[in-house]
Amino acid sequence: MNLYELGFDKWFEAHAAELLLENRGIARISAVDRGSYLIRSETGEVPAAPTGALSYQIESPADLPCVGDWVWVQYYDNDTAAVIHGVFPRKTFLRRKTAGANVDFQMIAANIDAAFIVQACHFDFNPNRLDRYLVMAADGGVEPIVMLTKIDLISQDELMQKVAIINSAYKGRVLAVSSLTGSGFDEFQQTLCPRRTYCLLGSSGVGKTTLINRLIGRETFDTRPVSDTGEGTHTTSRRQIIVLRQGAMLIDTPGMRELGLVGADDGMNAGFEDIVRLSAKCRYADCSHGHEPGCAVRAAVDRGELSKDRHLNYLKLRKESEYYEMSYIDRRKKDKTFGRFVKSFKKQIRE
Ligand SMILES: Nc1nc2c(ncn2[C@@H]2O[C@H](COP(=O)(O)OP(=O)(O)OP(=O)(O)O)[C@@H](O)[C@H]2O)c(=O)[nH]1
Ligand SMILES: [Mg+2]
Ligand SMILES: [Zn+2]
Repeated sequence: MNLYELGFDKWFEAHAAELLLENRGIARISAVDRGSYLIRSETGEVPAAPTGALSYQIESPADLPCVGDWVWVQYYDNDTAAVIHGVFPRKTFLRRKTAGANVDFQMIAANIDAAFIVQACHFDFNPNRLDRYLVMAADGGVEPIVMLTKIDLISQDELMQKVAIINSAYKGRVLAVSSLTGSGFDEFQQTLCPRRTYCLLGSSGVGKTTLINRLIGRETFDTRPVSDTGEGTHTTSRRQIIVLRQGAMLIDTPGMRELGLVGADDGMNAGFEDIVRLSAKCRYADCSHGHEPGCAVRAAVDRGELSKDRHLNYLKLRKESEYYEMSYIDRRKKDKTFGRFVKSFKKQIRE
């Protein structure tokens, strides 16, 4: 497959020119499995690993190559393996917050044209969770398409009710499918365009992999029944690009139990113990350490006890967490239309 069939376009071309790269050394990350990579280019699909220098330069795990990334590489051993020298800027991305001491992100996939946000009709249907996935898509500039699966398990009336609930907050398209009966698959197929990359997002057990198997027409990838409680078992562990016959690319992802969107407070405080300690002396209990009078954090900066950079960094990260905390619906109320919201947020990312 040539690079353009794999999704390379003018946008990446411009960056290749900036980086002074020839097409020969450009490839796309086609699979990631616990730190091992496969890359794909005109040369075919081969294993690859980041160079020591690249691993060393990385400031956050989010900077490591992820599935869908464009990278520049050097082949060796007669083009049967490669080292990854660098990662192209990401046109779009899907990421989530990692739990832990520092506020950080984990990349789920990069350079995605649209994400199917998958929920199963019977056990998994949850507007709040849907909301969080919509925020995640908007965050990375990815177009969301809501998808209800397993519609063979509910009546037409129940389905209409669920679609109405979704549409009360989200005006985009809702696909309703059954991998068992094939219902809704014509529309699903028509949504998939050649040279475009799609990602399936959703809880474990909602039927993401089954969707792909049905599209391919055979049981290529493992699926597993869900337990009676509706809890999935995390059958899919690797993230990989599956190229469909008509030329569209689809990325299956392991189900996410929770989105990893750490609460603004928990996530923030863990990385800024010094600021938390100082804030005990702020005049107001809910002081944001911005412009409030009597702020002990700002006072410490003025006295030179806390670096200005650290304070600014804190304010910046808090703004980011708050963005995540605000629900999609709240934000929709603020903006007149979803389109405007996405546009303004995309602009914000670029700035
Ligand atoms: N009744 C019904 N069952 C389905 C449908 N689609 C999938 N299933 C079943 O749901 C179970 C889970 O499907 P998977 O495709 O493994 O789910 P997944 O989303 O890939 O799960 P993870 O890989 O763990 O994230 C399997 O037993 C499937 O047979 C459907 O349309 N109708
Ligand atoms: Mg799966
Ligand atoms: Zn303060």
